[in-house]
Parts: sequence; structure tokens; C-alpha cells
Amino acid sequence: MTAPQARVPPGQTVTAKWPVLTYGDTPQVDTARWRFRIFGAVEFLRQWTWEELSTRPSVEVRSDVHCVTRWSRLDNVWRGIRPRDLLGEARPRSGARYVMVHAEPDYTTNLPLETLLDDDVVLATHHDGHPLPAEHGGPMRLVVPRLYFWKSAKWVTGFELMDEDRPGFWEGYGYHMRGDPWLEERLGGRPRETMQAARARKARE
Ligand SMILES: Nc1nc2c(c(=O)[nH]1)N[C@H]1C(S)=C(S)[C@@H](COP(=O)(O)O)O[C@H]1N2
Ligand SMILES: [Mo]
Repeated sequence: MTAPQARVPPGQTVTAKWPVLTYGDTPQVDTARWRFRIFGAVEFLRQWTWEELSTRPSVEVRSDVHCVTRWSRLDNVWRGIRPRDLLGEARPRSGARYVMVHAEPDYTTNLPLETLLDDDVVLATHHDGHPLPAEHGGPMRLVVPRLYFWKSAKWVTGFELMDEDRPGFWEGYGYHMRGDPWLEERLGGRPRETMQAARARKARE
């Protein structure tokens, strides 16, 4: 066993509780109308119904949660499907290097594509043997254990493949573009952009 200390990134405190952190209210997700979409820089636009995704073979992954508000929760067991398998069916174009994760209600967060392809990343429907509670992102949330927890979008609805990185919701307010807890990437991380590029980005946002 590794000592817990070695598992906890700098500036974090371990908690046994699981705080709820949502910007706004918990949305009501209707699984009859729910769709998960992969779009943007892909060869094939794909979408799946709840029925299709929830009946696929699932995997179990154990990982630790590190929230930028300085709590960590160790040994969470997530069950769900790997984004890698779905992305394989959509076939990201060769230039695609980033992903905008879309979620309800109007939540987004950006990730490097290669991070989303990791073995320990899961679109989770279950936590510690129970269906994911609504306030924690049920029926389905993304879990990206190697980055701060704001990258793990609750009530996830799709992946948008992108050639260039773009800030999501919190990143637009100054949270880090990557968010690696071991490097304490809490704020910043935007590449320096020209005034022209900044103007174009503001026009898009
Ligand atoms: N859709 C959505 N996903 C979200 C959020 C949110 O407000 N909306 N908050 C993020 C933040 S800041 C954190 S720390 C985690 C919290 O997850 P939890 O409430 O299950 O602890 O979810 C992330 N995913
Ligand atoms: Mo957070």
C-alpha cells in the first residue's frame, strides 16, 4: 500500500464526505429523451440513446477525486463506459486535439483529447455500487481522475472534438485550461494570444 500522503496532491485535504458542488440547480434528466452526442472534428457524427449506452458492457475503475476547492476523496469505485470506446466509433479527425465536454444545464469544460482516451476515464452511471445520485451527476457523469474535479462534468450530454483549445465554463472565469492537481494548475494556463485572436474568441463566446 502506498501511504495516503503520496496519493494526495499538494494543498489538498482528505475528506470522507462527498460534497455537492453545482453551479445552479440539479437538472431533471429525462432518460427517454436524453441523447449522448459526439460531434465537431470527427469522421462520423454519432449519437446514442440512454437505452443504447446503459446496456453496453461496462467497466469498473477505482480512482481519487481532487477538487480545486482543496478537498480530496480517495478510493471511489466508478462503473460506466470508456469515452475511448465511443470516440473510436466517431473517429476523431487527425487534426482534433481537444474536446469540449457539454453537459446540462449549459455547463462545459475543455480537455486534451489524449487525456479523455486514458484507461481511468469513465462515463459513470454508478458510484461505490449504487446508481449515481442526481445531485452528483446522475444518470451519467464524466470522471477524469487525473485532473481537478471541475473537469468531471455532471449530467454529461456530449463531446465536441476541436482542433484548437477553447475555454469551457469555469476556464472562461480564469480556471486553468488543463487543471493538473499534481502541478496545482488551479488558475491560468491560457496560451498567450494575440489581440486579434482574443477579439475573435470573445466574439465566439
Ligand atoms: N454539469 C455540471 N458539472 C459539474 C459542475 C456543475 O456545476 N455542473 N461542477 C463541477 C465542479 S466545480 C465540481 S468540483 C464537481 C463536483 O462534483 P460533485 O458535486 O459530485 O462533488 O462537478 C463538476 N461538474
Ligand atoms: Mo469544483
